[in-house]
Amino acid sequence: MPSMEIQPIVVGTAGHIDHGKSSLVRVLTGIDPDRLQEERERGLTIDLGFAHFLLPDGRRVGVVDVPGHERFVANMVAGATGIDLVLLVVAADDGVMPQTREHLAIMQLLGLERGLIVLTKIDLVDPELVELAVADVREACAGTFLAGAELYPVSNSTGAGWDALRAGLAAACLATPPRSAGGLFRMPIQRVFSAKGFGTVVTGIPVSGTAAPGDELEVLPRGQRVRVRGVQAYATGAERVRAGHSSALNVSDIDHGAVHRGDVLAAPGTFHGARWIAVRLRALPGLSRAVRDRTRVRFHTGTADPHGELVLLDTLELAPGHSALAQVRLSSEVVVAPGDRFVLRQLSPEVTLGGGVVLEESEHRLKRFKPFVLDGLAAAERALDSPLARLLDVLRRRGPRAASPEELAAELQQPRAAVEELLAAGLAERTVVALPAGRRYLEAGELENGLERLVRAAREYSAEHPLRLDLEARELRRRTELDKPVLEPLLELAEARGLAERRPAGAWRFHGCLPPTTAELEGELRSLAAELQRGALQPPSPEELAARLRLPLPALLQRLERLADEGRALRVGAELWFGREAYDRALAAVEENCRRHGHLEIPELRETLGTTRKWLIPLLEHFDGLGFTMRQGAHRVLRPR
Ligand SMILES: Nc1nc2c(ncn2[C@@H]2O[C@H](COP(=O)(O)OP(=O)(O)OP(=O)(O)O)[C@@H](O)[C@H]2O)c(=O)[nH]1
Ligand SMILES: [Mg+2]
Repeated sequence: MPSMEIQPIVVGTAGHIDHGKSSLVRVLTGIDPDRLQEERERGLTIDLGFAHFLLPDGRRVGVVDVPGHERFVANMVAGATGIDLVLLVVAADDGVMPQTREHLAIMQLLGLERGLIVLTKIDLVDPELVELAVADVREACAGTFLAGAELYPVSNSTGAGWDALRAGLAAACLATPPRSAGGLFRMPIQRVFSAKGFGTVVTGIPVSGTAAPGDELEVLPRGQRVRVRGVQAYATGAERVRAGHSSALNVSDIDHGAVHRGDVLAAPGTFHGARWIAVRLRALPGLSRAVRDRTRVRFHTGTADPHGELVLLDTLELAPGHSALAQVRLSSEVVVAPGDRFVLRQLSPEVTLGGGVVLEESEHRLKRFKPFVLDGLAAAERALDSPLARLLDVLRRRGPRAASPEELAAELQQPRAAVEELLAAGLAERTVVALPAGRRYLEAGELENGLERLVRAAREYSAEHPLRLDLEARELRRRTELDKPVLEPLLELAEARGLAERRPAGAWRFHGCLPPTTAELEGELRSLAAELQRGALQPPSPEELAARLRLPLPALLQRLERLADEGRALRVGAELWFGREAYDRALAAVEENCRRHGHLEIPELRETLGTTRKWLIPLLEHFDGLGFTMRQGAHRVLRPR
């Protein structure tokens, strides 16, 4: 097999029916792009044609030939996906015709930036007519990416003008930036067939990444895994296929009847189908009237073209030449990524309305004129320009929910390595924050919001419980509405910043939210602590304490909790309260007793502590609950640690 270097760009034709596109491809490549019998019999292109030619330096370039007939515009759009350089073909005897304009508009909407104009059939007309056709096409191209493009008058029949066209095309190919093969493999499928002895073969132009035999890929939107058995580029065996090469992949584990144009072959586990797509839509300037909300449309993206309904989000109707945020709600799933281009055509009559850029897949039907919807989409749109901005946008939407690199890779549809690089860039410019435990990330502003939420919760709690110093994790969860996996890392960050401090039993103290202590309160707390201490291991009940201190029971309980926050008292079970000293003495005695006997001798312990079952049993259960002791058969022993 001859070694073959491929220039990673693809050239495509465009233009009105019968203007000589396929003839041009035949002259350029020696390959007849009209491969269907019906095409050859009728002398017109129905479906896409594929060919390739050599640059003077021997590198190969792919060519996609599209049909000009207005009924096959859908095929044309499917072919234009993945094209880097367009040859706009206009017959000199016919001049600019409707599909000249429509194809030009579609290429413009798809974001093409480079191309040549070829004037064919010059052998059929006088030089003055050629001049007229030139003026005609120049006018049609004004204001588009082809304004000022090189123009080549040729004859596909006599070969006139072809030397200049070949040279001009070669120069244009070399001047076109090669497609990067970075990113995850994704290829909108253009053709599917079954080759004898090979099974299913799918073809297309990958928009990103590479694939090689042995790789596992996924056919989307149905999500079926397949394995690559072999790959070809330009009808020649290749080691791998990549973005910018017209590619054929022989895949196992799937019947060719189960794959269709419009499906996508992609790296597994990253892309998926979606039916609600948020977009920035621009209406073509030449439309005869404004685009209405709820228009029935066909949404062309990649090689797919499902039906759907257009919902205009920020305008009542869309005037020709203007742009809007919109949601297309499709009747079947497509596979898209933010930044993908699309073309929107009206269903009846069939006209191209406009097109633009995919902003994101929506999880909901978006409501019109809702500021939060429009703000979100504006952020997604800004994020398109920069991968880091997109990462930040994704992080921002997660709010205080820190993300792992794996989750981000899936959400951004990017390889892990690319995500790691973005995270490093974000950390360096301090727009991304890593959690202390590591490997999870937050957007810096969202972290501040999260911390503010904690402080607000603590402040609220403190206002409602003016004697408390600490608040339980359960209170924090309820008031912040954050669950444990989100809350815990935020609290650790709050602690690292000196905002909060971890307290026993999962409680937290927020230094900025502590209530002032009056002399009167301090006096009451001291008396209460003294009562508890006097009670030793048979402390008085809250009711007795309330009577002794002449306080209503609720006020007394608040003061007990305050003593507990200060570490001067401990609550055991629901209603027993012990002074610190007595509690510590009990704990030490339990340990000593266990060590001496190998287990707890309760009657002896009761003696040592001078208490009765009424206090001792709840205390021992409390120690079990702390994980200090545990039951073992009929005994209680120290829990090994
Ligand atoms: N005399 C002359 N005839 C040409 C030239 N180029 C194409 N033709 C003829 O024009 C007719 C249409 O040519 P095609 O190449 O099939 O046109 P096309 O643009 O591919 O048409 P569709 O694919 O159907 O849009 C054929 O009969 C060609 O032989 C040319 O430069 N000179
Ligand atoms: Mg043709």
